[in-house]
Amino acid sequence: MQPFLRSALCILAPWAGMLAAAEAAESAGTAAFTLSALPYAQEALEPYISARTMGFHYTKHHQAYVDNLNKLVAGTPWANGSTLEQVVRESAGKADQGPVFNNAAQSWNHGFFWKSMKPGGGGQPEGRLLEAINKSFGGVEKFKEAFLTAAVAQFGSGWVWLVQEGDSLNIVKTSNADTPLVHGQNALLTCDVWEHAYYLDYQNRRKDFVKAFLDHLVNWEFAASQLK
Ligand code: MN3
Repeated sequence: MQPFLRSALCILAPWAGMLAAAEAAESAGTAAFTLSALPYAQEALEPYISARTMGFHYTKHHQAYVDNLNKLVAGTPWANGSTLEQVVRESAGKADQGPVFNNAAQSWNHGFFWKSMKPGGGGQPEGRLLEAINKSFGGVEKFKEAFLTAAVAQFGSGWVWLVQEGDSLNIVKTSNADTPLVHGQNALLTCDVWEHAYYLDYQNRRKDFVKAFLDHLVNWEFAASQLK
């Protein structure tokens, strides 16, 4: 065999193996992870998030994280019945599992983000969640201001979260795929502040997007259901 052919095959062989495994898994209907269902129609959050943004975000970005994850875990123990949450936790902080963590965490974060919103959302939290927000932030309006400030302050791509830590609620920012799931925090709500989440509708106006999220989309019942 020509040396150049041999080296080309050496480069291609691992890819070919990975792709073949992923294709085999898909064709057998055993892809380990599937795109979580969107809890509403793609146009349901208009005019605050357009159907166009939602279409790209859900069927391209979120789908790509799930597809990449399936390719990466094909042939590993993670492909045999691990939950998405297990993959996120078990790959976190492992230098050689960066791509698995990034794609697993982004798959989980997006599923959580869709549930953090609903058509006709916004308004006021109630009951135990309202009490906890009042106690931790001094009121719902103060919470919203702090959430908005954190969203604008997140440098580059990432997420803003309302989390529960022990008895108190906090707002945290994470970069890229990072998630409270691996920091001992119980997530209640999140807003995606990667540019792909808002650029078609708001261009560089991230603050307007997050304000619309808080005033018109946030699903307080979902957040309350996550309280421990
Ligand atoms: Mn996103």
